Amino acid sequence: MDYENTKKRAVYLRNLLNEYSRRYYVLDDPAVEDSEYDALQRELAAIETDYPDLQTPDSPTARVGGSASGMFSPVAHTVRMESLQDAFSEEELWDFDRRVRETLPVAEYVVEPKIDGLSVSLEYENGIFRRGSTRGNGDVGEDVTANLRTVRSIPLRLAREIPFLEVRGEVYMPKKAFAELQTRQEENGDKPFKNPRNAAAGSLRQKDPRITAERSLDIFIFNIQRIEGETISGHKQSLDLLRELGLRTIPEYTRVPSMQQAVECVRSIGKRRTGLPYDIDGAVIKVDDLHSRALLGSTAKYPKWAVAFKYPPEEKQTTLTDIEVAVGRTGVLTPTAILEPVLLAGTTVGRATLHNQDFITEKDIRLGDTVTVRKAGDIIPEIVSVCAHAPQSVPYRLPECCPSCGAKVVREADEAAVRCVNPECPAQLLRNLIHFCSKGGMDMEGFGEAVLEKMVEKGMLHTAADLYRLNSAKIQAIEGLREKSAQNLIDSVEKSKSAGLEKLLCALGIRHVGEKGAKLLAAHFGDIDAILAASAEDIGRIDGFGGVMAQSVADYFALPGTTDLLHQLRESGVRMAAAQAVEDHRFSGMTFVLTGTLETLTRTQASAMIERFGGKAASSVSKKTTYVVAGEAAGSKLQKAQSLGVPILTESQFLQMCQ
Ligand code: 0OX
Repeated sequence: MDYENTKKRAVYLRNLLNEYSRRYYVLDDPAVEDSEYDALQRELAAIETDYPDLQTPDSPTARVGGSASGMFSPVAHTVRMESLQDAFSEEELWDFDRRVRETLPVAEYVVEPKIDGLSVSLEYENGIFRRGSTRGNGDVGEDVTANLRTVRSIPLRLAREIPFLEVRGEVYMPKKAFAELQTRQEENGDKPFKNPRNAAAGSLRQKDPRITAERSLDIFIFNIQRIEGETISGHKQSLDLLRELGLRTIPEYTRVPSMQQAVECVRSIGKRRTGLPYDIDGAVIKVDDLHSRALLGSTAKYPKWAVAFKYPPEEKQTTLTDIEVAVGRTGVLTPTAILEPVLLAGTTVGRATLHNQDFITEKDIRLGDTVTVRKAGDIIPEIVSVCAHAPQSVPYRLPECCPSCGAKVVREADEAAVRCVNPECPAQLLRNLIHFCSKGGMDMEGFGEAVLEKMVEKGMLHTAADLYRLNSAKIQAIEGLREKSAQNLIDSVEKSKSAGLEKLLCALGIRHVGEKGAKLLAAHFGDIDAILAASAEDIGRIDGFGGVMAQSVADYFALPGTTDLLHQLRESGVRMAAAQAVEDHRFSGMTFVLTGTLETLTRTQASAMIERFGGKAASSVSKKTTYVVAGEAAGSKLQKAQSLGVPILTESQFLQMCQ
């Protein structure tokens, strides 16, 4: 095909694909099979590769473009992205109506669901999507254009060309996509997002648009912020226009002539709330007529022409079938209610925390009771009250002996918690080890709860120092762990040796010292010996350290068990000084995997060099690996790198890069 005909074909394909996309994502009415769409898209991509000048910003092939950026640049909104005033009862809706009628004797309203996501602005110039930004503080947001381009239901070109259009919408993650993402995150050992809203926010603020593209985000458009070339007089009319332009508008918007009917719409949405495929946190009532809106105006915070009705958290009744008592890292006994599973705000709830004995006593929660549950902040399930006691039930008391080791538990004065104080308690050991290996601690990949539990059961681990004495044969004694998994675990242990003081201090699980406290201690003292030599008073002088924290650190380091543990960790090669400072950022954003035996460097030294230049050393090869450094007798990791096309370096090439 000659250039002119190829150009025509590209235009034709682009138009066709954009229309198919609109049918699929906006109208929910696919026009062709996925395979046909893919074939046409591949054809267009091939043309654009051969003739880069034929590429256009609205091309359906240009959804994931550009590379990871370090920062999102600020965007000043020309029209303020206001927030909504909330109403928590129907009475407050009538108050709103009264206020509106002081200015407007007759008012028509539009009712819409309130999507629980993140507000964004989209700007179209001559019908082409140019810029997308977050709401930010309403006046200034962040430019997230590259990430928004990956959202399939955002058209890159409008169905009709108009000089300028800025719209506002809510980006959200459908419930199903969220559930799938959560499962994936759990399988990969990543911290899962708590709810679809957080997942949407996290996905939209990804530095790498390729990650956003994998997150199945969606959007509903609910407002015209600014328009040139068209005149509109009402909100419903503007939503109809947006739909016609190919934008995915807020579902089931309804115009009604009175507050009575608006309230009925709000109730109707509320009833169907849990069955919707996306989370909503309310319903919005807006004055329809745009001229009337201007008359009503805004307060410093909210428009006076709109109100958001917030639904109360959903509550359900269920049976408390059991109370499970777990022993935490510090020996605290924590009771959890086991419930007959109920569907609540989109997820199945089978457990709820009971906090401590005081909570149980105050609500008089007993085994077998019928209880009312809800999700606090729509996330964490909690027991609101007891509806009926089980027949012949008696008040519940936490056990007097530790459910793990049988030692008598104690309740310290002025503490709600009951604690097992046996230092040898296996449950505490397990919790401590889980904490030691966790991401915030020594970040030992592969050492999850299940693996550690088996190791403790088999008597392989009595303290964290035992982790550094594991070898392949020992690990393989555990069912399901073969040579490859054993090697991965050993690599994780090896890597953790260079984690540095800050991670180590956090991993030790000193009471009252979390990641922030560990950071302060490491920065102040620089190495473990200085901390061992410090008094509570010395420690208390650190800015940000309270007296209780300082005393807790001093007490911890005064224990004979601590000195012993630190001695053993040091002997195993665990770094006791602050982490390698980053010298320059030449490896920034790069991930290296070391495999085989290097000639001059130990793994710890090579990992330290990678970190010194801002890189990351990982233990397994994936598409995301930047380089594999291969030494003698490199095995499966080298093969995997070859099959994935990951560049492979020899030790001397690596050393050259470090010079
Ligand atoms: C939503 C939503 C949010 C916009 C400016 C004043 C009223 N989350 O679904 N906000 C608005 O409207 C605001 N409508 C919505 N549907």
